[in-house]
Amino acid sequence: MIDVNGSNGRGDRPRLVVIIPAYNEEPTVGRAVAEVPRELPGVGGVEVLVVDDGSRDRTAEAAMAAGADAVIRLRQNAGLTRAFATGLQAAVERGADIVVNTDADCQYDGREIADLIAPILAGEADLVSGDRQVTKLDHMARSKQYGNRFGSWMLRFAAGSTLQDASSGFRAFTRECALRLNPTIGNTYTHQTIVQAVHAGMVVREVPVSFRQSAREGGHSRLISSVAGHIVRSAVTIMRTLVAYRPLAVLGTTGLILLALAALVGLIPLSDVITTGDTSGHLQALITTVALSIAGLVLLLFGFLADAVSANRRVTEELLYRVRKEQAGRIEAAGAEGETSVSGRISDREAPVLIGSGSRSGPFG
Ligand SMILES: Nc1nc2c(ncn2[C@@H]2O[C@H](COP(=O)(O)OP(=O)(O)O)[C@@H](O)[C@H]2O)c(=O)[nH]1
Ligand SMILES: [Mg+2]
Repeated sequence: MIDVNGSNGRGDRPRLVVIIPAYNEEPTVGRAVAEVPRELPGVGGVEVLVVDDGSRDRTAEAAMAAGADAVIRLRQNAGLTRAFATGLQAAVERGADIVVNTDADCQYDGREIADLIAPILAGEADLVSGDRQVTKLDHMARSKQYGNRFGSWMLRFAAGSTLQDASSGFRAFTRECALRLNPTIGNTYTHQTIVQAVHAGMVVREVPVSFRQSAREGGHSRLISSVAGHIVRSAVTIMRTLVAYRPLAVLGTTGLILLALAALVGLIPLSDVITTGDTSGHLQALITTVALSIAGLVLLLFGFLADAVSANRRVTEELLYRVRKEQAGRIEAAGAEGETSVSGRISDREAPVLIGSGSRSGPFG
């Protein structure tokens, strides 16, 4: 049973923090902030936290003017993955029982946050992702739709995901899930965090959501400049993530397949030797067998090595989880006693939170 109140022990209605990573979004971030409903059934309080990722325009000021509870401003552009990680940690430090992420270009409809968090409130999920049903979207290019479906399929095939739309940015997380995620690679966190959530035993669900045209002038994506390039980058991210989390499944299985192929090809000269006693010829088959065997063995070996590294990662991640949980609880308690004053202002940060390193002087200090 998933207990959305369980982690902070308050026992009252869960608190929601909506994070909005934004990079040069002055014209649209205000609307994205204003669209977040401030009262939701079953929720004790709603806060909006914007992570301004080193914008060169007045994104932070626009967000505050529109009613954001706080803005974390990173001095340099660190990319969406690290901005998102910073937002996740800051949200739990603010006492979030549920964290929702939405985009600053208003593609997601804030009114649908209620639908997004419903499975969490019902205790049925740790991570809920908004399914944009991309094949029904006229404003999304076909190539982008195919790329999206391919990435989602890869994660279903190889990572135990059940999601139809694995790259949606409209997501809700329990506090526990937020503490378990460590997005580190790629220019977007979406694929890696699904693998991490599944790996950590989180219950992942999907609900249908609408996906509007970007409110940004020109409507172009900041993340995806070329669809082909994006597909390649996503495939690399997915492979890196899978090798990190399921090394034996990926490298070991591939190695075994190559060894089986080597054996098959090797049968050709072998059967000749057995039936006719002829040991000449078949040079190509022999070279292929040797090459496949070496490649298979190397992959198998790398699989075992990566598995040993992965065992270390499991321990490190468990430690990181405990440290982050403790740290978030401490900072939240200090905030409740008025020791840190972070609401209603823009706080500058030299660098994004490196998950686990956190902040020493307060949530945004
Ligand atoms: N922090 C950060 N956010 C970014 C960056 N690029 C895009 N974003 C934000 O990520 C969200 C999604 O970006 P967008 O360009 O709309 O990509 P889309 O998912 O292809 O529509 C928006 O809220 C952007 O402001 C970046 O470099 N850093
Ligand atoms: Mg967008």
